[in-house]
Amino acid sequence: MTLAYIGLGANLGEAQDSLKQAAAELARVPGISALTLSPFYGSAPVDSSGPDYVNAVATIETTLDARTLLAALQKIELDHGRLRPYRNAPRTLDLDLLLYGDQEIDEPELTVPHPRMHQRAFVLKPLADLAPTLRLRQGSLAELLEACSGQRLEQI
Ligand code: PH2
Ligand code: MG
Ligand code: MG
Repeated sequence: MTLAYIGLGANLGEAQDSLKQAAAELARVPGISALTLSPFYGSAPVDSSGPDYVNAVATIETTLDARTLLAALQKIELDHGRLRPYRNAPRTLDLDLLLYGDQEIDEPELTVPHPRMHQRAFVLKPLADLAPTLRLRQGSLAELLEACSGQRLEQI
């Protein structure tokens, strides 16, 4: 059984409802259990455009390997009408595999830990809500959050 962290985000449509539905769908995937969802945050787009995002993080326990879990996340994104017209385009649903146990994966389709999570308050804050003592390679969540204090983020 592996503890994994999933980042949830959306900035098109009923974003908060989409995140709630996606979390419920994720919890129903065979091989996924014990889903815990962080509070929701509104956040200004980072390296992106369009409306503000709604973001959250979920922890799960899973017997799925990382690639199978990624495929399950992508299926849920597609079911929510996710299109990929260009990099960081506004989206109806984004589900990112942030951490998969302590595994490091470096493949064309999957990099874990997520390569930009340590620079993004919209990931670090909900992650700290769920796992306050967690450390990333780049530092403690508190230190990393301090470094991105310029990013607008509010609990909703
Ligand atoms: N996701 C991105 C790019 N920028 N900005 C915010 N605030 N929230 C996101 O989820 C987000 C982003 C690429 O996945
Ligand atoms: Mg993302
Ligand atoms: Mg993504």
